Amino acid sequence: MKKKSAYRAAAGLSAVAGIVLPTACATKAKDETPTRYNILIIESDDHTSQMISAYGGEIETPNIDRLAEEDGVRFDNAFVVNSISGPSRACLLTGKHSHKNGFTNNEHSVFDGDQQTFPKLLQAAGYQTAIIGKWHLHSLPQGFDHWEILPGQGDYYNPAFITAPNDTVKEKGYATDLITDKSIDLLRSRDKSRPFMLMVQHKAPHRNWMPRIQDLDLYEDVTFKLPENFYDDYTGRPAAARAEMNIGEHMDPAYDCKLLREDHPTHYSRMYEWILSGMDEADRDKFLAFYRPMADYYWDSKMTDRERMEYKYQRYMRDYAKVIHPIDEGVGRIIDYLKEEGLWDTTIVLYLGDQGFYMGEHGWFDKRFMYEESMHYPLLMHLPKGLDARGAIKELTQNIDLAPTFLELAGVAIPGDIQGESLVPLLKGAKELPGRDKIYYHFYEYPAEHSVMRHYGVRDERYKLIHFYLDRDFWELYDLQEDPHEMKNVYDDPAYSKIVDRMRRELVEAQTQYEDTLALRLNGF
Ligand code: SGN
Ligand code: CA
Repeated sequence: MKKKSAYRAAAGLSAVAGIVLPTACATKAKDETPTRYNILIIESDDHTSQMISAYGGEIETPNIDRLAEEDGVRFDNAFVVNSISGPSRACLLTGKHSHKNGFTNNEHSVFDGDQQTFPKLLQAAGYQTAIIGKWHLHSLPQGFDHWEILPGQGDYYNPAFITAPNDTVKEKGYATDLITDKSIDLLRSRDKSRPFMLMVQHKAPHRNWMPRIQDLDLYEDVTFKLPENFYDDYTGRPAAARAEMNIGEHMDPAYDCKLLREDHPTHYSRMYEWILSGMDEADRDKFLAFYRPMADYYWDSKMTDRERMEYKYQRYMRDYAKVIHPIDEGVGRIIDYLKEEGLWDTTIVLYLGDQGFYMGEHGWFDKRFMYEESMHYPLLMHLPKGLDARGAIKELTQNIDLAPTFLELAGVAIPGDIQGESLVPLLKGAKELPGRDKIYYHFYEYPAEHSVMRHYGVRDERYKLIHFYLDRDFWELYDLQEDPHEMKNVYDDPAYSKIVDRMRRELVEAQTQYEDTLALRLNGF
């Protein structure tokens, strides 16, 4: 375990100081503090790398891809520490695991806004700070000069925004476009003598994947491939068997797949009707007319259970893909604006999801599990001058690493209680982060929707150990090299007993390093 001094040096900036940035884009204080980068973070809700073309996804995301492909990087082993929205956002803001920042789950946690966050530290250092879009932390933002947030999950159509001091205003339009428009307007009106940090926080592509009217036809001619473990029967993985996120069994035909028919009410059809009631009448008519023939086909045809599951899967994939399109367009508009304004070389631009998501792998939608698809999150970065890494970064990283990265890029000392590691060495071309040989995970939201048991675990480059706990105990070990889709739990396989022992030691080491005392107790210490 590494020891940290109370304040880690704001290293790396000396390397940045070599470049001279135009004053319109960044500042140089009188006392010759180093030049500071602008930081622009575009985060979407539930966007997973299987649905980004830069990661080999089946859909087209040319603008998101550009961030990494023109002069930037794509992180291939970026993982969240708790795969669910509020907790993930709290980790990003604080650079700390959930048990340290206090926001462990969406349902009962309230973010203590008085605690240290990277926006507060940047603001105190003279940055203009702003956030627009999804927030989901159940208390009002602190540390931002400007904030306009969606209440809770927010709406796709005609969403409300809460603005300072605490005023809720309903706006006309589609959430993704409104969030992009507001972000560009804010950049236009910024104080050009100071650096900025802007968080653009999309609601899309969160469930229930409501496309923009002009995008309804997109992807309708595409038949998406079924993942090879689409019909997983969860043998040897009792926690997976208990989860309620199977496309066949738990995805709602009306609410999720838009296959609404009055004579076939579903568990969530009332909720879907309520969502439709928030649309303008003309839009709603087009929307309903578009999906009606599919609803008729679904309810009037004779289909086996498997055929129904596959039909729902195609509806799910197509609607999710449609909802990505305006996000990608918005990223393109932001890139164009930065280039026009001469900000491209002085601004780091990130695109990320708040976690990963299942696109039919294991038969699922949703996230929460420590399995690869949901623990991994997409992370692409356009790098400004002075940060020369290019291509794919393979090192294990976590979302708690972003806060210290931003602080270092701003020339702000990284407080010693931040648990993440700055990624700046990787952005300058280093292949490894000193001291990062494994990553730690802890998910808490249970009992709750989707019934994913509480669990914690540790992952290194090859193996993953998971302990599901609370009302039952299950241990799992995966050999990701032999079994990349995590179908075979080898925890009880004698051939892996030495690996189990080693990974259990690594788990204790991680829980000790991050001071997860509750988990240590559950783990027998
Ligand atoms: C809602 C969704 C869930 C989803 C959670 C958390 N149900 O409750 O499917 O897992 O959000 O998502 S819904 O019926 O309301 O659509 S998160 O991204 O905000 O963490
Ligand atoms: Ca999310």
